[in-house]
Amino acid sequence: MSAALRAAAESVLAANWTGGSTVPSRRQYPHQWGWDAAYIAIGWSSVDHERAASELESLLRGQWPDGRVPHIVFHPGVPEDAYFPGPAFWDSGVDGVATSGLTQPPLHARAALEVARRGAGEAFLRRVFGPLAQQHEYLAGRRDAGGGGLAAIVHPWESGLDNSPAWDASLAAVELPAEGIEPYERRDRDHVDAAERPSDAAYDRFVHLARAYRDSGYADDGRSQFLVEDPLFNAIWLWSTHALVEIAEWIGEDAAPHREAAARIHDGLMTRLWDGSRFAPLDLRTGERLNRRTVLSLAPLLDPALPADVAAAVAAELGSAHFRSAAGLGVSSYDQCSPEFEPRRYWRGPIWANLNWLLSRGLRLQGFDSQAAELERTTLDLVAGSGMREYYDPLTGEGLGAHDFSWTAAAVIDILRGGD
Ligand code: 2M8
Repeated sequence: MSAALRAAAESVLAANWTGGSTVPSRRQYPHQWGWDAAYIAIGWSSVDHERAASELESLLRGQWPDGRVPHIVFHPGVPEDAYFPGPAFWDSGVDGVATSGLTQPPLHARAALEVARRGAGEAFLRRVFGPLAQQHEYLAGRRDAGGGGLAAIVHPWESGLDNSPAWDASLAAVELPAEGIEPYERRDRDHVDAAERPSDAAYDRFVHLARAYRDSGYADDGRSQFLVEDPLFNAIWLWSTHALVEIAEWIGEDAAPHREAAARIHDGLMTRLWDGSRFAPLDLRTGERLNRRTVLSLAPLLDPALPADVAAAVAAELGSAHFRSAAGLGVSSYDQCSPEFEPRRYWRGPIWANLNWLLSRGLRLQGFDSQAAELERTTLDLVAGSGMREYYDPLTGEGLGAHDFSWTAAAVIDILRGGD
């Protein structure tokens, strides 16, 4: 089974390769996405390390002078209306590369380290270390709206889990103009069933927030109507900061600032987002914890300095009926015991292979090897049974969303590689 699965995963990456980078999916997401590129580079790293390096370097070509790594780098040949919001909406970019103005979870330094280890080596690390350090400086310098050492996100799209119930309360508080918002045309339901995609009410707020941020000149002035510290974004940032320490040591750069940054992010996670039993996002506009039980809360397993009792509590939550279905198919994105659990709607219930992969890395980091191995095995079974889909129904295992999905293929390749 493994050889056939690996071959199928490689052919998905190859089919989505566009010459310098890889689209998440040909029709639904026809450009390069920020955190997808990191997963995809890790997938490519055990197939073709030159493509893996190119994946990350292509994304970094869209990096802004302020250090932010955009959540989309647009492909010039793709029509404006192939994806909404397209390049004209964002009206931004750098050196002729059109990009969005938002960012996404900064998994890139971690991906760069893995790509270097699998063959791209020191020369590659020397090229990307500066830009990656600048990406982290942007987050520390411009996004610490709460002043406690964590990066705040200014839009649900920045979380990577944009339709998560975690954001419902904060989105409901976003005020839309009395005259209504300027009309726009959704494209996300052209290729995927509308029942699996966000509601129109949520989309209006996504579009309004993105326009407001654009119209402010992408100013990180703390005035966004959505301003949240998210445990998944920050845990990934922390995991990548530890990778930057290793990269700096490898290439003979000063690792001390990155060690200090890791200590700051760890402290921020523990003092601001941990309440003694669970990690939860913090809404900086209201000061309230966003207490819905979502997969976001499990990501701090990626913190190597997590106290053992905290790690045990998070691992127990991950293995509980809130997240693992009786069918044992993986970790759901939302609490299966909640009356609002929607097994088929994007980020409001389904299982995602990239998150299973991320959490299995976290479990291994905390020494829960058998729980990690079991999660990896169920991920492979799920994909073998239902194909390389964007997400999966936790109750039935049915594949949902886009087909031939790149980060699913990447997760499969890396799980089959074994080790960490
Ligand atoms: C989804 O997000 C985009 C917006 O960025 C969309 O719905 O149009 C999310 O799953 C996000 O995490 C992912 O990076 C992107 C591409 O796979 O799709």
